[in-house]
Amino acid sequence: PKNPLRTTDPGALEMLKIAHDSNVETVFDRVVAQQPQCQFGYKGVCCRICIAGPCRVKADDGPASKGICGATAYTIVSRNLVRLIAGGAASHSEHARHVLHTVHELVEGNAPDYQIKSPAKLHKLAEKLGIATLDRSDIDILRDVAELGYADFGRYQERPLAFLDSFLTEGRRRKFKHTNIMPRAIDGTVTEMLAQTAMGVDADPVNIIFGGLKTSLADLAGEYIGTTLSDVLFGTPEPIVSESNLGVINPKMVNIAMHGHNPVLSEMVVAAARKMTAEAKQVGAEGINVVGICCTGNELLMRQGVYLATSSASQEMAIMTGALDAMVVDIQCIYPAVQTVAECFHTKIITTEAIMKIPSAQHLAFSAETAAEDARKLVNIAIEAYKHRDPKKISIPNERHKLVAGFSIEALTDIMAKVNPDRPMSVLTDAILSGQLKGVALMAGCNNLKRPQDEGHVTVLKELVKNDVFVIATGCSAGAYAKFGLMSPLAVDAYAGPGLKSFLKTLEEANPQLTTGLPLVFHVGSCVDNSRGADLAFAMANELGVDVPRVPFVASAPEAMHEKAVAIGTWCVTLGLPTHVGSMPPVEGSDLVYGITTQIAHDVFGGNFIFEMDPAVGAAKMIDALEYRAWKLRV
Ligand code: BF8
Ligand code: SF4
Repeated sequence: PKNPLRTTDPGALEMLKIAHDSNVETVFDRVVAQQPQCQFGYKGVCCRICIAGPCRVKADDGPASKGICGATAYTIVSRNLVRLIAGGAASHSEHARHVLHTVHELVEGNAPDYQIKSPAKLHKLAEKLGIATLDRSDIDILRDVAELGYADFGRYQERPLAFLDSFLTEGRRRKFKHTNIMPRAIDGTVTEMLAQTAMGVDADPVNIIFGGLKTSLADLAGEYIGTTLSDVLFGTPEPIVSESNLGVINPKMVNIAMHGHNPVLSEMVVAAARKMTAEAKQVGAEGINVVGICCTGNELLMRQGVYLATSSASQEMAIMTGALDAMVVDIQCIYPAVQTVAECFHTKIITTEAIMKIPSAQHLAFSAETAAEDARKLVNIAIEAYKHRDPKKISIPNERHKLVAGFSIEALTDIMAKVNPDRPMSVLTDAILSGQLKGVALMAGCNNLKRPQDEGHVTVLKELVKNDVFVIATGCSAGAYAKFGLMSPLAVDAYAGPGLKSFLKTLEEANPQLTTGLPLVFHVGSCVDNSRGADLAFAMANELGVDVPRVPFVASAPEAMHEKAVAIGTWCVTLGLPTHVGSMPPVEGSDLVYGITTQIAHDVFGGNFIFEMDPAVGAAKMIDALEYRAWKLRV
């Protein structure tokens, strides 16, 4: 079965025609082949936690309304839900652990290819963590930061997770203590979640969900460690101009796609590629073009201006261009199918991490100790593959758009400081109090082919900006805007409402040093960089003198897919944010769990999920929430 309408991305649509004509199977075929999907699983009432199962809730009452052990729908649904959060927290923190390990190796003198690119970020982080900085070398400071990071993974004493505790608002700190969900360590919390939800342990859905909230905070801590230490190692992003969509793949160059998540690998490959033009010329190419896919693409875009080729659902399409010589992957969101598609072309798929291999793909174990050399080897594989290109198979969509990215919260603050040097954040909050802006929205998350790719992201964004919402974006949501040309100053005139337009104009006029206009939507990074979104919400709360639940700030994942997205959405709610999700998580099998996530969460934490599959309606609900909060601040 073929269904070309499962994407709206113009670049992907063009490639999809070719996939159909040449009979290459892609995700767009497989998603159709999976229909209809199992409704027990969809609603969360399938339990596979022990091997007496699988058990399904098949009736409203009687023995068939429970699992074999007697677990009822609310127990089964809540257990399944929090295990998704644990998976997300494990993923983000695995990423963070790798960055932390690289920092540790650097401190120990075993990672000669890495350095402290942002001492300013290091000092700021150390001060927040209560680590002395006066008269100390950067390496000494970093050693203490790394030790505290390791402690945050494995602490057994009853003390809060240091990285998390260091950046919360006072109000959230109290709330998490009071509700007993402040984690003390990342690894321990994830393990506890698995133990709590094992067969025959917790059956109380409320207790299970509170365990899930605690796990989501461990996830936030992992993200925050990932973001801050990546900034220390690779630099805090600053506004940068680049381009996006499959048209950035250059037929005359050796093209290497960096796909996955961790800048620890991708930064090294970019650095190596920049030094290897001569080698590329030897095989007849004009040079080396590194492009990004998914979140490692976002990381490279933010710090290096590397072109963003595409986002998650269209990852196979990059190979279909016939001009991709290698796809280097690390972890997360990499379809195993990339290898199958690559076998129809000359493209080499190379895995690099011990926990991530794909049958038939090449594996090159990447290590911090030999990073530059490993990166050279990876680039060489691409150069070698270039020789085997089949010109008849090359077909690159003529689709590429200019964009401006690189808006760390530091960069945003600097821009606002030009308007008000003493209280930069008041520039944003005053604009909301005066009604010029309705509030701030964090757009995040994946593609989920339960709906056409990117349609949700684009629809929600257009509604928000038309209504004067200041929008920041991460992950594949940011990827969607980049690919569609919506992350460009040119899009402001076309889509922004009058308040947002005048707000951006004020910022631009105060910042003549910027070589580019400001974009319609501000790229704050990869998925771990959702911690930057939390940082902004905290800064706004502190500026307004209230806690997060009163800040006109909402979050949305219109096409959430990964367990990581479930973890992120959950901490957004726990921080006190109305959080829209446009792809239904498996909670409909229990009215109680549905009610906790959409209503009771609001009573306790001030945030709640808004499950709304119609993106325009979802956006309207987000705008309502912003307007209500802004009105409450004014009265
Ligand atoms: O961490 S947004 S599909 S690429 S999970 Fe994955 Fe989702 Fe994309 Fe990045 Ni995030
Ligand atoms: Fe069935 Fe209970 Fe085992 Fe789940 S834990 S599979 S409901 S017996």
